[in-house]
Amino acid sequence: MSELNLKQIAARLDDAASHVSAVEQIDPEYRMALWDAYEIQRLSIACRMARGEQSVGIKMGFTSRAKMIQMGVDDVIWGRLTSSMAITDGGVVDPARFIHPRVEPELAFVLKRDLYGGESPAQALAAVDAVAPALEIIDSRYRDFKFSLSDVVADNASSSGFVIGPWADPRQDLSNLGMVMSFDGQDQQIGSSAALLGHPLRALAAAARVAAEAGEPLRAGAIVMAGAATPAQWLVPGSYVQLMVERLGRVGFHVGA
Ligand code: OOG
Ligand code: MG
Repeated sequence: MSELNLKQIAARLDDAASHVSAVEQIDPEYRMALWDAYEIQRLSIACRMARGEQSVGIKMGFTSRAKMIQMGVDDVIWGRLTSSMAITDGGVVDPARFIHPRVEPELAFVLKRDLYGGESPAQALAAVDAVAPALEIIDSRYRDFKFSLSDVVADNASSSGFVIGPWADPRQDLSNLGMVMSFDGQDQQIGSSAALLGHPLRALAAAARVAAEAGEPLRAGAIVMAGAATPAQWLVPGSYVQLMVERLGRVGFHVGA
């Protein structure tokens, strides 16, 4: 695809997000190269940067079987996190900001040192400052939340909001932490950190690799969202969403009516 075409699609997706209106799939016949899709993502996030948003890290997608099955895809993807996507723990989220939002239980890492890609999970851990329970709000810009792998990559992996709970020392056993996501105290999804590529530090090492391959290696201070451990759930207006992660604690937000 020509750079002009890629730019036009990037602008269309950026418009869909800023005007909260769904667009048709760009790759309904599953023919777009992933390479082009990542270039569209880069260009559409560049539109946000041009409006003053800052890059704060990256998110991994489809690091669990549960998510791959829910969305009918079979590869790990990644997207970019910007400053405007951050939501305060315990804060209120206006659902009118989103087209058809879903929420999912995750873990977040924040780095104290740069990662260059190619680190083992244990080496990646040495660069981690802290780990936290986290919730991601995803909101596909495509009609009916329907997409091919290239579609969702171009659409910044559906990323639209993230909420990070209390930061904890990462030097503890993270391999199999129980994770419970509830709405108004009622359990919705129950999972384990082991769902994330077998160990959440594998998701972190994968993030370091894909970011370096894209020529934007992860720097000290970057946030990495490790991906959802369970299927995502539709946001319910007026509810309180909470994730409890064994030993790490709780994170949550209110959904405006
Ligand atoms: C794509 C984003 C997947 C995750 O945690 O697996 C993702 C989507 O499901 O719309 O964020
Ligand atoms: Mg996610």
